Amino acid sequence: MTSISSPAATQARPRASTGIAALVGVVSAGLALGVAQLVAAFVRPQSAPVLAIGSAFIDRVPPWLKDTAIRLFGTNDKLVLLASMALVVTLLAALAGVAERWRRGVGLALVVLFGVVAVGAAVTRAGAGPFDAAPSVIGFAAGGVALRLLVERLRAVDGANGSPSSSSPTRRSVLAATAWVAAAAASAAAAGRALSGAARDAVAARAGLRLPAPAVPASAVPAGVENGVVGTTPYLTPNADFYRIDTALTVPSIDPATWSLRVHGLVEEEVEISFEELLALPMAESRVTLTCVSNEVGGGLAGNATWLGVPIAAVLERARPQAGADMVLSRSSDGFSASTPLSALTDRDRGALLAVGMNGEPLPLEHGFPVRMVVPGLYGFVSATKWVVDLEVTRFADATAYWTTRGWSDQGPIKTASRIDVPKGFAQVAQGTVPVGGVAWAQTRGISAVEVQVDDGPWQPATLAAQDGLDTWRQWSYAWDAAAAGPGAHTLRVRAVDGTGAVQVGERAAPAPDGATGWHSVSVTVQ
Ligand SMILES: Nc1nc2c(c(=O)[nH]1)N[C@H]1C(S)=C(S)[C@@H](COP(=O)(O)O)O[C@H]1N2
Ligand SMILES: [Mo]
Repeated sequence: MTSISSPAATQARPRASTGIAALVGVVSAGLALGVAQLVAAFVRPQSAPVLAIGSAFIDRVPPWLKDTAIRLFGTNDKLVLLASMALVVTLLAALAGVAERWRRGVGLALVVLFGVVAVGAAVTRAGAGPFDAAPSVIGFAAGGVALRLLVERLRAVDGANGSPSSSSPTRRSVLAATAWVAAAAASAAAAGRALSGAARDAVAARAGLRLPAPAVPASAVPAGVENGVVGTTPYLTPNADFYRIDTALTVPSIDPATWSLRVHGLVEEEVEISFEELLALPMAESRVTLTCVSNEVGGGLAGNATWLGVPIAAVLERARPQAGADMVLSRSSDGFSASTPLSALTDRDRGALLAVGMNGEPLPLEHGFPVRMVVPGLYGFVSATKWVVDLEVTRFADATAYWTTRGWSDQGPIKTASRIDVPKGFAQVAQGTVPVGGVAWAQTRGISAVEVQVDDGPWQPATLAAQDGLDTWRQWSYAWDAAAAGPGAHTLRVRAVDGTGAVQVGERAAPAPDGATGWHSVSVTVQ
């Protein structure tokens, strides 16, 4: 059988196929990025590959190049970066398409390579976790599959050269399939953008937010709040290390421009406050150790930060709670609620805050941006509502909070607790003096003593580091004479005494319904 094509057409065919292969590459890359954008809307906006690679790039740009870019492009430098990235991505994607048609797997290898770079960038961003890999992994997998299938069709067209049959695809059908993929890519990207638009706004608003200076600043951290034992939890917990507990599958993204707090219920006057109005009120600053009721004995669900915010008492004074009210049910934008005794919020001395700042920064999104509650002395589940939008003044008899309907208490004063940070459990320690150190907390009451027990020996006083305030944890240390104890396994146990003289409860109790009790112990081996 002879070819029905003219020589010119035969020549045109591979060239046309090369063009289509390049187009297929670009469209497949579009699908990869579109799908990734959609997945990122559920993970976090920063995990989208273009954003992640762009941010990673900015982090690694040498200062001279950054300065030159800013000098040349001013505040458009990010736009120029994104446009340059778009150009580079388009060229590489076209190359991947052509390469895949040239040899099976070569284009795919390029896709995998880009995917690996994107994953690397996403998981090394500040605050990233393993889930930040998901958008790139899923996106590039989709892009790779599209590339492979479309190029195979194209190959079939070229293979059918000169022997057209009704079953083999035509260039037209490949182009049609490519158009469908392009439409899918655009839809995924649009959906992703729609879903994460609020997230972008929140991230941008947070970045642009300047916190007001406190009318009542926190006192300076006293010298000597650290116990000097290497390995003890830092006195102030950096935001990035602060424990995070909430019911939010994706972090709520609230643009402060749209935020408001409604105060209603048993009040003389309903109050609604915008973020701008809140920021204009006199701010107080204080250090408070937050604790989760789910913290097990010896657990790490506690953190100490400097909070900046408006006294909740000031807001409630405007609304004027009615006689008979004894609880405030605070609600978040994502459906969480907490029941806090009204008195804990109206008592100015308690220092409950509608916090907007954490350790000198606007609240991180994960910790309640733009506004959360911080109430000294109460476990988070009954007080520390993040993304708070609503305060209902009510009665314990009339309303029930999120966790209370799930078997937890409706009240949650923090129980006195102490923890051994050093040495770690099952550590091997040398004979001689072994430094033992940790933290103890009894928010609102303070810590007056910490005692350490070795095996079944007598309780010995530990050395207390300086007390900052009654609402923060306190470090302690103990120089253990391990030589006297002798080689072998030993148990170190700790207990605290609060500011009222009450000894920490030794009887073991599980966290539910209102907080664990028991003395923390670690087993170590003296060599
Ligand atoms: N909106 C909202 N706020 C919340 C929660 C939540 O699930 N949703 N969890 C609470 C609990 S149980 C605790 S211990 C603290 C934890 O605050 P953090 O994540 O900033 O450490 O937030 C509280 N505020
Ligand atoms: Mo909690």
